[in-house]
Amino acid sequence: MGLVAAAVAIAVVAFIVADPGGSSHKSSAVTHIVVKNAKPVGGIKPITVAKGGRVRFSVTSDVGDEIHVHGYNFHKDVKPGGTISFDFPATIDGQFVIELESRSEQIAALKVTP
Ligand SMILES: [Cu+2]
Repeated sequence: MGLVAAAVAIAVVAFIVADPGGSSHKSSAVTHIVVKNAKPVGGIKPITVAKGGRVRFSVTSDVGDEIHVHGYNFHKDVKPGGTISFDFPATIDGQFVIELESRSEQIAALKVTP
């Protein structure tokens, strides 16, 4: 757990060092989604990224489930009370559901603009 967090921190620092603002117009801030009682706090979170940028978000959930990013078809398990992070290139434009897979509960709406 601590090691994973440290690895993520190092990866983030490495990314910043490797890319000192050169393509910052294409990247987006990390969106943090909090799931409470198996629902997204504040409603379904919009995440908008330009194609060619990176999709970055983290999910902290009070229930264990699998986070599924439709379209890109990425899956990651989150433990009860745990946090997971996604960081991937926005290669496909369109609108995609991000949900708690076993509950079919949408938590975020990903929009990648062409
Ligand atoms: Cu799904």
